[in-house]
Amino acid sequence: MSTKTLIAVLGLASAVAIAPPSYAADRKIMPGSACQPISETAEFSKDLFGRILNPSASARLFVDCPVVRDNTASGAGNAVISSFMKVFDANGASAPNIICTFFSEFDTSLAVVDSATDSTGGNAATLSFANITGDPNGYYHIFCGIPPGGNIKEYQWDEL
Ligand SMILES: [Ca+2]
Ligand SMILES: [Ca+2]
Repeated sequence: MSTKTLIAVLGLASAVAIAPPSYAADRKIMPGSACQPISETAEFSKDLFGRILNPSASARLFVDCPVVRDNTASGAGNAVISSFMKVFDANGASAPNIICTFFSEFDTSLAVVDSATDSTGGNAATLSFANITGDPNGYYHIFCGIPPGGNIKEYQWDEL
């Protein structure tokens, strides 16, 4: 190996070594059973598959699902770049359908930082939420209305 080649190789190696960290997304996934009914009298169940289900024949079940943060820096690095929920709507496209909203909240103010809503009538479908922004001290959660017979199996999100 010539000196020139060696210098070139070392130069490449050092360039790799000092490359800035990439902001690759790191996905977090939670079971639907992490979601909690917002009413203590609501009819609901959780099963051995980690789902939360609405066993009612007539009433919607409203639940709120925790979303942990791992980046509270200000700026572009605190956005949720994608989020999905795997859900089941027992009556398909007929109303009512499962509807969920991903909320980004401030730590104290009751004004919402950002939100994204999706709904589906698919029997086994995926809800998708658009990119949303965050506040450095704020938090995220997902609020859902589950029609009779429906369930949430899991949900996932990528925070930069
Ligand atoms: Ca439906
Ligand atoms: Ca992250």
